[in-house]
Amino acid sequence: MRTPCAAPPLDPERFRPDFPILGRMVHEGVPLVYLDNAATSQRPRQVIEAMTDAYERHYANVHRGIHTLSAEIDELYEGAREKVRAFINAPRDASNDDNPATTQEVIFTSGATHSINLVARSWGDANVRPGDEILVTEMEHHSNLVPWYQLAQRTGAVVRHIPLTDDGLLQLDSLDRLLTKRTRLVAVSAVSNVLGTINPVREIIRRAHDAGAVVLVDAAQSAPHQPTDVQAMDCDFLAFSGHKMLGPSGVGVLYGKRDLLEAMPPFMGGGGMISEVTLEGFRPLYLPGKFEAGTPPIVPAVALSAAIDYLGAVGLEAIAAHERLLTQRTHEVLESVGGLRIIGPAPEHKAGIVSFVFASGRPSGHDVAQFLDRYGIAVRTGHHCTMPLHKRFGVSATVRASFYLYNTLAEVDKLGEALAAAKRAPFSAFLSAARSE
Ligand code: 7TS
Repeated sequence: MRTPCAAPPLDPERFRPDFPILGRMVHEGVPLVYLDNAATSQRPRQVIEAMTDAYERHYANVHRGIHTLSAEIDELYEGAREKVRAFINAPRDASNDDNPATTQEVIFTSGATHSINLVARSWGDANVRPGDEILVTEMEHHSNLVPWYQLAQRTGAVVRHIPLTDDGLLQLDSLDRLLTKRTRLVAVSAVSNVLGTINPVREIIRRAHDAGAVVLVDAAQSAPHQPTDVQAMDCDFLAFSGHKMLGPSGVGVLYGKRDLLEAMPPFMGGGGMISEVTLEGFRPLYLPGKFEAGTPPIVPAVALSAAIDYLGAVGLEAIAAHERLLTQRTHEVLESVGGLRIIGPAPEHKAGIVSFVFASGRPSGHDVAQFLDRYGIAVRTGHHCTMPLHKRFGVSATVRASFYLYNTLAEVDKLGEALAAAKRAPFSAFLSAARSE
């Protein structure tokens, strides 16, 4: 019997030449070390070329004309939808007279934020009543909090929160108490954008369904980095953004189960989403057009398709394994620097995101990020749109390093060296010198 062998480790050096921006210098000859991938990733040449090609050779508006360019761009745009469908393993639909579309459950939006707002407005306003409960977690990005607070304001519903352990894991035992007969929707991120925590979404979905609630998964930080299978997960809605997964900004995805989407009223009205308009009113179009009012993100969607091709060729399992290595090394390096507090769980529970502070509070996150920038290292500092999470851990800001397939162990070591230097530096003197340069 042959023993199964692990996939060979991914070699980031193979991919780096595809990313023109990774070759640039910052601060006169300092190579860029890009560790801000949770905010947005960089793009490979293949994605940039897909955009250029669409603009140079095929560009027209979609679903409007019968001229050659129009037919070509329709094919590219709907091809991108099919690519996304396969990427998340959404079901393929049978076309019929009522709806000729074979990919009805993938809606193009402008990003995860738009996708979540669409559900809150459309599904939420139609289904949530005073006293109903919406369950979120304490680690959510504001994009998966504020739309639910707004829904609660509009409807008189109550937003409740799944608390966190001191390690930054969800306290799942609280679900017994928090999932009630009034829980209409659970909204949870698959991966936290600060803690890096990989949440047990399948278990949450199963328990939420047992309680009769619908589940939205915020996959903004998971879809780019690990395989996504909406059918295996059995989520009702899933939201993510193109720009965090090698694609362009301006395009995102909402997946929804067809029966839910069909029952939902359109979120926005306008061209492209109607089957008929009269002086008396309108009839909405079938899925997915019903939710794509106005001119959609045409070329960004086409380029997202190229990004999915790129990710598929590398392999999401391999990317996830590579990021685990980087995270493990980051924890080791930060521990050896000393004086740092990592906010979040042990590496085995997290994706490629590591947030930390100097335990003494000095230097501040802002100063650290500015110091690291002089070493060419791009990290993010601040609350990363998770103010309740930061409050939970008693800090107002963290420094965050976040990885992707093109990051190397050597870059993690550079981060460690720069942090060791930051720890030694007479900070006020260093920064005032930097400011006066
Ligand atoms: N959900 C999560 C978990 C996110 O991390 C983000 C963006 C969003 C939703 C919103 O995505 P958007 O594309 O619609 O803006 N997160 C971050 C971040 O961590 N730093 O900058 C943006």
